[in-house]
Amino acid sequence: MKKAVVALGTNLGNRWENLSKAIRALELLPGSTTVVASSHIYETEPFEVPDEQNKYLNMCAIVMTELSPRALLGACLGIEAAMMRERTVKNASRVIDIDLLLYEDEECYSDELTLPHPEIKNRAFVMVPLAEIFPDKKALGYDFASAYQRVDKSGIERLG
Ligand code: PH2
Ligand code: MG
Ligand code: MG
Repeated sequence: MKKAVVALGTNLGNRWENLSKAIRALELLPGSTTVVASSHIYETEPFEVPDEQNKYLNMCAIVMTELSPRALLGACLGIEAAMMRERTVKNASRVIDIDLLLYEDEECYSDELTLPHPEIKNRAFVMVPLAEIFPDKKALGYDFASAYQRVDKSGIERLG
């Protein structure tokens, strides 16, 4: 079994339901995939988006799986498609976004997949929930402590 970390985000429709549907869908993936830990849910101001948008709900989760990084990424994109995510412009509003942040301590730089996810250290909406499940700010060996200190954490509110 391998350990991976995913980030989830939604700002369209019933955002709470979208997150719970996505978590249930992750649990149903092949490769004995299970969600073994998850952060609280945070309401966050839209960050670097092209238009006026609703606030997001964001969270992070740890997944155990026998799927490869590419298979897990493909499965996440499959869940997004099944939940009717539409892809228009970059960073458009969405019913669900499931990003593969980390997979063990693997590094990967290809067109389809970059590991660790290249935006982790710019995004408070990722690092704040991530720090909840990795309080020492080392996630599967990935040290985000100094980025966490630096980033603007206003506009990130912990909910349920
Ligand atoms: N996702 C983005 C761009 N901006 N802002 C917030 N608050 N939450 C997100 O999940 C988010 C974003 C691109 O994936
Ligand atoms: Mg994505
Ligand atoms: Mg994303």
